[in-house]
Formats: sequence, structure tokens, C-alpha cells
Amino acid sequence: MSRAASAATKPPNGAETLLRAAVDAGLEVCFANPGTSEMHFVSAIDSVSANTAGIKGGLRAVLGLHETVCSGAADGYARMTRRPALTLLHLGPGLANGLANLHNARRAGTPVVNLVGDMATWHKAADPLLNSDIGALAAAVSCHTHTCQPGENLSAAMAAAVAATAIGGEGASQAAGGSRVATLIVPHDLSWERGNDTATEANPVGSGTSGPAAHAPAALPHSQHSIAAPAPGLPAGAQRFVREAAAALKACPRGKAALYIGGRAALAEGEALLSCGRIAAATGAALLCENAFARLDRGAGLPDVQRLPYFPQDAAAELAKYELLLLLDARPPVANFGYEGGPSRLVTLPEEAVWEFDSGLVDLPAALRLLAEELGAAGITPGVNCRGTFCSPSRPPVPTGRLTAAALCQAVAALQPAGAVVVDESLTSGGSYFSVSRGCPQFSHLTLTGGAIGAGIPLTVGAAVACPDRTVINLQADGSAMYSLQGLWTQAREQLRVVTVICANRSYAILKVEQAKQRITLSNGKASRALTDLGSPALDWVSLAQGMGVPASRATTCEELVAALRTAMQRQGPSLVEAVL
Ligand SMILES: Cc1ncc(C[n+]2csc(CCOP(=O)(O)OP(=O)(O)O)c2C)c(N)n1
Ligand SMILES: [Mg+2]
Repeated sequence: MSRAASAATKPPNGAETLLRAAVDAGLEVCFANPGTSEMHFVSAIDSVSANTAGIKGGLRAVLGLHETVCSGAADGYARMTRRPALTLLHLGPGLANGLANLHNARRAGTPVVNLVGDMATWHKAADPLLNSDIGALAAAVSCHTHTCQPGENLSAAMAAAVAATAIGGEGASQAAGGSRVATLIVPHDLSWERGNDTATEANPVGSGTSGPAAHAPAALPHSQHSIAAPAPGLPAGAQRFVREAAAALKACPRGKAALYIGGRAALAEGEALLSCGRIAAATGAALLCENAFARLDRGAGLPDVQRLPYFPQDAAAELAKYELLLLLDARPPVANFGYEGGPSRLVTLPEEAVWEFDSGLVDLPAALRLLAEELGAAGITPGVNCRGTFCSPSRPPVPTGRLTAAALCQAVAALQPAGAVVVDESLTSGGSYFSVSRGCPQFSHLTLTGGAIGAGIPLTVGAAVACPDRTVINLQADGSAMYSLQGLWTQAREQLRVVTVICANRSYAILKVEQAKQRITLSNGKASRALTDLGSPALDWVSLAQGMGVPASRATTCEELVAALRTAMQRQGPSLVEAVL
């Protein structure tokens, strides 16, 4: 028998089986940072690669030079495709390095499947150097954690992990802050052993009904009005719920109701966002969105949504204007921190004045469409009879002169191409971008969902892999960028179309704001200031980027920034501009 023929008849090892099952379940990308216990996966990649194995829709492996890049990239990919990517991580320490961005993915409600190696089953008890409790680490962010066992059907284990990440999968209801991150832990010996599996039919990805029925999400109501059961399509109970919500909206005085949108409601796909705009136009309800949204589709022709302010007192003041609140795939807003004397939960309305629509429990686009019909809003057309609820095309002029944070935002809004994906981890520098970009050609806006900084650059990697035809723009605060700057190397390696604008204020500016806000006067001496100052030495972003293969330049005036952005937007690969503020 020839070598090739014998290879063909050899049963696949565990690593090949798991990767093949991932492909069968519809996964297309693996963001990887492997080690010794994952080497069989590394070797198996070619057997499932679209390029080398010629498998239609095979798996593309993308190397990240730190696990936070891999986990953040998986989040960015899922925010754009609404499908999970795989991460491949090395043992407990590798997973731990990826946790901050898995936390952000959990808050974003994005599906991610982590494949994490472990010590060989027979070696674990010896407690080798890299041994740790991987399950405990995974549990902090995962809705599903499973350690593969000897003799187990590995294809089924992978299919179950993928299914757990589906909407309505094992994760608790999305609007209640549930996770769609699944972690599969694979002992080293299982990855090399062969032939335990009879392949099972994997569950498809991305359908609202692919979660196993035994793991239907529990409804975690925050109000009297919650739909009690998962609803593919719109069953009678959901229809009744929608009609009752419509009646409540009609009965509410004009201007006293608000739609608060997040998750699925914030996306143009399925016309969910369009329905929100129509409902607002017909009823006079305000259209608010989460401050930390996973993805909001924005721009001319889409609803003009108001972002809830960051600081709790401001957010509470905004919410206090309303007597009726519809939470559309969004958790009830709470303060990000409990400040001395400050609020905790920001919604103070009685339970009967809060209506929750949760995409984990109901087909949200269908529910919003029905709600719009019930309110006589179905005929509302953006720009025609929408009473200004939708954004008209408008662009700010390109700025000139002194380069400030506001001018930086204006420059990006003036120049961003149609269909851009804007990854916004701009923190204090990006305050004005949301309003100045409202009339831009349609784009997707992604923000920091879980407050764990260092998401921006990794999110661009995933978004650009997901959307090769769209320009990804990263509004990136300098301190946060330093948590995951090695993602720039992956941008260069994969030649991703990403324009990074570093907001180089050489400071942890937000922490200075927080210090002042909390009136901490105990000490504001040199040692204290040193903990929020990044100026000495100043980070040289041009060198850092160039050192990783990303062309870069520095801008100190608006004219320099505009020229650099114009050049960058033309490039097929990545580039970076350090905007010195
Ligand atoms: C993982 C993690 N570590 C630390 C923090 C605390 N933190 C919040 S903002 C911040 C500094 C942000 O500075 P930068 O990114 O430069 O933005 P700027 O405030 O200057 O706009 C830090 C350290 C955090 N939120 N997440
Ligand atoms: Mg800064």
C-alpha cells in the first residue's frame, strides 16, 4: 500500500476529529496561540484548511501573538458575522491570558468556542509545571465548559460546544447578561489517540433553534413583562406580549416612552433596527442605546439613536424622563461602578412600566416587525415620513489647524468610506465621534462592552477577517492599545484592511477624570500622578507599528492627520496614524 493510501485509511486522531467537527458545525476561522499540548491540532490544521485540504468552507488558522488577541479577534469576528470562531489556547495560562477579552465577548453576547489543551490524562496527577484548574478559569466566562474524556465521542463534544453558543443555546438569556462563550478542554493524549468516534451529525451554527432543547435558557425576568419560553417564529404567547406592549406604548403620553436597544435590536440585518426607528417615529418614543454596545449599525438612512451617557448620574437623569421603557435585547442599565452616594440600578420605574424583549427567548426582528404593525408604523419610510427619526446624509467638513480629540473625531467622520467598521476604544478622546458621525454613509460601530481595556486592536483583527471588503477603522486610546498591540503584527501578517488611529494623549486620562470626580484629595503628588501619566518616556507608535510590519506616520496637526488618513484609506493592508493630542 502506498503511503498516501495508508494515510487515507488511517482513522483520524482526536485533534483532526475535533477540527473536522468544528468545520462540520460551520466554523470557518481559528484564532490560535498553541503550545506543546496543542501540537496535534497544529498538525491537523492542514487537513481541514480550505487552502491545503481543498475543503469548501474549511478552517482558516490565524496566529495571534498573545491570547488576548485571539479571544478579542474571535469576539470581533462574531460581532460581524453573528457566528462563532474557534480559539486555540494553551492550557490554563493561555486561557487566562485570553480571559479579559472573553469577558468582553460575554458582555457583547457574542458566540465564541475555545479549544484549550490540558495535560495528558495519565500525567495530570503528577501536577506538572503548567498544570492548573482550567475548568475554574473557563467557568468565569463560559456558558458551557466541558473536559473531553477518554473514549468519548469527540465530534459530539464539539457539536455540543458549538450548539451551546447559539442564541437560545445553553447561555442564560442574553438580555440578562448571559454568556455565549463555550470552552472545550482537551487532554493531550486525547488529541493523538485515534478512532474513538463514530461521527455524529453536527448542529448547524447561527440558527436560533440549534441549542439542545434540554438546555433551553431560563427566563430571568427583571419585570412583570417577560416572555416565558423560547419562541422560534412568533407563537401565540409572544404575539400577545407584543400586542400588550403596543397597547402600553399607545397609552403612554407622547415623549414619555423610550426604546432602549442593544444586541440584535441594534443591527440592520432582519430590519430589526428599521422597525425600532419606525416605532419611534410613530409613537414619539425616544430611541436610546446602551453606552457599551457590541455593534450598532449607524449612518444615513438608519435610525438616529441616542447613546446612554457613560456616567451614572447623567444616565439616570436621561432615564428619569420616561414613564415607559422597552428593553430591546438589552440588560436593564446599571452604573458601571458604585460611587460613594451614587446610584446602582439606573431604572427606577415600577416593574409594570418595563417591557423586555430578549432575542434569546423570541425571534426579535419578527417581534419588532409585529410591534411596528400594531402601532401603524409599518409604512414609515426613512427620510420620507419619518419625522426626523432617521439620519439624513451629512458629513462634517475636514478639520484644519490644531489637532484636538474633537478634531480627530471630525476627521474620521469626514473621511470614513461607506460600509466602514469602526472599532471604538477611544475612551476620553472619542466623546464627540458618536454625534459627529451620525449622518455618515452607513457603517457598523463597535465598542468596549465589558470595560476590560485592550479589546480594540484584537476586535479589528476579527472584524477584518470577517469582512474583507470593508475598511476597518480603529479609534484607539493609547493606554488601552498597549494591552494588545501585538495584534498589529497579525494585521500585517494577514494583510488586513485596518486603519488604526492612536489617540496619543500620553495618559490614562479617564483615570484622572475619575480621580477628580471622586474628589480624592488625599494625595495628588508626584507618585500618584505617575500612575496615570504615560508621557515619560513617550510611546513611539510609529516605531512600534513599523516594527510589526504596519506602515505608520505621526500627525501633530489636522492637516497631517487628514493627509495620513486619506493615504491609509486607500491601502489594501493595514496602516497606523499616531495622532498626537
Ligand atoms: C483590563 C483592565 N485593566 C485596567 C483597567 C482600568 N482602566 C480603565 S481606563 C484605563 C486607562 C485608559 O487609558 P487610555 O486607554 O489611554 O484612554 P484615555 O483615558 O487616555 O482616553 C485603565 C488602566 C481596565 N478597565 N481594564
Ligand atoms: Mg490615553
